[in-house]
Amino acid sequence: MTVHASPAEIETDQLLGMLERMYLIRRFETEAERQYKQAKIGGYCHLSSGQEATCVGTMDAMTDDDLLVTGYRSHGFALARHVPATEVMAELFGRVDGCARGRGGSMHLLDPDLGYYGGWGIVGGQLPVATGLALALVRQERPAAVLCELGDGAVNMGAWHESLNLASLWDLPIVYLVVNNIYGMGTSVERASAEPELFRRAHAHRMVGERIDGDDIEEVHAATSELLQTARDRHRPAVLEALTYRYRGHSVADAGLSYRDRDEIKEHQERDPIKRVRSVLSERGVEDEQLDAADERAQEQVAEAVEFADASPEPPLDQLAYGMYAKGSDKQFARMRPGSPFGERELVFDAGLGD
Ligand SMILES: Cc1ncc(C[n+]2csc(CCOP(=O)(O)OP(=O)(O)O)c2C)c(N)n1
Repeated sequence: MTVHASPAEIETDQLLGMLERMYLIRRFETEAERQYKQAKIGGYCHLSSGQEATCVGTMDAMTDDDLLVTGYRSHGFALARHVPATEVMAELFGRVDGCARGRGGSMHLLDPDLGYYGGWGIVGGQLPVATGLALALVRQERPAAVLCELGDGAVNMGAWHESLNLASLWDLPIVYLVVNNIYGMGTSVERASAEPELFRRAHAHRMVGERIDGDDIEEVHAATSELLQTARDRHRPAVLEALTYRYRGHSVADAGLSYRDRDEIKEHQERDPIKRVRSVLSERGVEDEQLDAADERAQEQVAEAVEFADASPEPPLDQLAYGMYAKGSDKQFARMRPGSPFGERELVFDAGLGD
C-alpha cells in the first residue's frame, strides 16, 4: 500500500463539506433501499454504503474540466460530483426530471454538463468509452484528464487489458480507479483474480499502479490529485486501487450474507469512513453540533429529493425514442426503421440529450 508521505492537509471547511456529502450518500442510499422496497424504484439498484470516502475523496480531486465515467454502482459518485440529489432520486424513480430524463434508472446516471459521461451497466463497458474520451482530450488539446471507475470484478475483462495497453502506448490522460470492495457479486477477489493485488496489473503496461486505503478520505484525495495532475501535465495514465467495502449486498435484491458473515461486515463497520472523518474534524476542534448539523442537512436534502421525484411526471410514452441516439448515428440504426424485421419503433436522432 502506498502511503503518501505528507498529503496536503484538506482545509477544515472543505473537509466539513466532504463529510456532508458522505452523509448525503449514506442517507440517500438508505432511503433508496426503502423506496425500492415500496416499488417506487424499478429495475436494478446497487448501493454504495461504506464506500463514501472513495466517492467523495476522488471527486474533490477533479477539476470542472476533468471527465468522469463509472460503472453501475454510481449513486455515490454522482452525488459527490454534485449532480443534484433531486435529479438522482427522480432518475431512480424513472421520472422525466431525472438526470437521464428517466430513461436510464440507477445504472445509467449521467450529467454531461458536469463532465459525467455515465454509469455503465455492462461490466467493463465503461473502459473503452473512457479511454476514447481521454484520446479526444488529447486531440482537442484540452488540459484535462479522465477518471474511469470500475469494480474489482471488471479487471478480468478483455476491455481492461486493451484499454490499459492503448492508454499507455498512446500516452493518454486517464486514471483507472479500481474500487476494490472485495466482491464481484458473491465472488471474492481472491477467488476471481490470479493476481489479487490488482494495482500490479498496471506494471505490465509500464504505468504507475498504486494501492490505497479507500476508507481514508485524505489518502484518497491526495493520491487521486497527484495521479490526475500527472495525467493532465504529462499525459501518463495510471491505475489507482482503492480498498474499501460495501455494507449492503450486491444489489438491493441480495441480502449479502450467503458469501460473507456478519462478523466480517461488523469488522469493516468499525473502521467506518464517516466516523473516521468525524474524528479527524473533532481532533481539529470542530464541535459535535457542527458535525451533526452536516448530517441533518444531508437528511433534509434526501427528504426533498423524494418529494421532488414523487412530483415529477413519468416520461411521455410518445417520446420514449427521444434522447436515445445521437445525431449522425441514423445510418448505424437504419435496419431498425419501421417495417424492418429488426424493429418497429421510429427512432429519433436529433432530439434529447444532445450530440
Ligand atoms: C459483461 C457483464 N457480465 C456480467 C454482468 C453481470 N454483473 C453485474 S455486476 C457484476 C459484478 C461486478 O462486480 P465489480 O466489478 O466488482 O463491481 P461492484 O459490484 O463490486 O461494484 C456482474 C458479474 C454484467 N453486467 N456485464
